Amino acid sequence: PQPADISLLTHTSRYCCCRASPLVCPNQGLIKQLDKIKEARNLEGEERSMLSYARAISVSPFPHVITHSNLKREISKLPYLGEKLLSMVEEFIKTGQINETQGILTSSRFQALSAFTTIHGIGPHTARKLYNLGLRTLEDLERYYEVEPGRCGQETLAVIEAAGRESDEAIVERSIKVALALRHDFSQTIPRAEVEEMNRVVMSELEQIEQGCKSIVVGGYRRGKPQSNDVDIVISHRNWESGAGKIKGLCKRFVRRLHERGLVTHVMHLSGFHEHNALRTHHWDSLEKALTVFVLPGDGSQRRVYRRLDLIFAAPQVFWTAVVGWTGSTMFQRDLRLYAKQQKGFKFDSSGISRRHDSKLFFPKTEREVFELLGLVYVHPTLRNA
Ligand code: 8DG
Ligand code: MN
Ligand code: MN
Repeated sequence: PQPADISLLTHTSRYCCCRASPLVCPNQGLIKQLDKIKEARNLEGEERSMLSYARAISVSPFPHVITHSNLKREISKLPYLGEKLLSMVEEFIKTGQINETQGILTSSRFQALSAFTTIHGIGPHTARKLYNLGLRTLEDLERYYEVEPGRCGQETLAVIEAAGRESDEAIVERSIKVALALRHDFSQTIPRAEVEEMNRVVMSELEQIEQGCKSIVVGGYRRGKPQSNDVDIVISHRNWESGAGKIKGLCKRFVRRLHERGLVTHVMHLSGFHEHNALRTHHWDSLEKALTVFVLPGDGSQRRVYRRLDLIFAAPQVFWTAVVGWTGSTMFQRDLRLYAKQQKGFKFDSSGISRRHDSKLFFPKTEREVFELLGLVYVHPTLRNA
């Protein structure tokens, strides 16, 4: 069934937050090829070029299959498809592939860099640095960082207590070591049923230390992905008046508790404690959050897989902006921010919405209100896969 508002969305808007972007679209093959080029640009640090491919990809869920006959008439009218991109699309229609993509796929540099960046904490910049040191494989990285696969001891409690007082380098180094040691578990995707089980376990633990909290599982799960790479949960409190006070400081207290209970085994990073952030991914917002490793309780008959779990804590007043921000996709959120700024004079991020000229804050009470405030048609989460 199609979400009701879909007919109000337009596929020619410059902003992907005004378009419908389903998880699977008629032009999946084309998108896959363009995505490799985007990834190559990203790995080489060519930000602008990367973004033009990202934008081309985000307009390609064009409602129909792109063909010769609609190429000239309709496709050339889509935003972001300039001459170069159009010729690539044409090449794809003719041959079923893009020459540049084939070159990228056979490049050993591309293979090494993309393997490196599967490790949380290793961005393109670090990946290139490691490559320049002569490292080529993940086994090379294991030796370099002195980690043993499957084994990663960590003074987790000490990490929790040190939150906000660590250097950027220390945070990044620890994330990399954990992610590298547990990479065989982290490369296994998480089915929806397990995501739901994790949320249930987390919330019943939370109830033990703070009553009246609520949560929504966000990220790719909420956009309908059948398998997730990690689990992202936004947590808030049901009481509009007293909730903010209860949420403040809860992140640290709760992660400590989850660790005591054996559910959180490692902490990559706790942020939002006014420290200066290193990982680019944490520059996004100022909410308290914990990037952790979680393991479901088992009956001992089988080893449970280590999972990446992100917990985000939001006061009731910014719960829905946090939910919208963390539902993503990254591209969708990027355009939300851009639209808010360019079209409405608002500042939007996961930690709030404010009007630029007088800094007035807005506290939406529903997800639909977030869209209304920004003057946008509501986009169902499953159509935010830009
Ligand atoms: P998956 O690979 O986890 O299955 O997909 P995802 O759920 O879309 O990716 P994610 O890396 O877990 O990020 C979830 C969304 O949260 C992403 O679309 C962008 C948004 N986001 C924020 N703030 C932050 C932040 O500080 N770090 C990260 N990684 N994402 C953030 O709003
Ligand atoms: Mn996720
Ligand atoms: Mn995440």
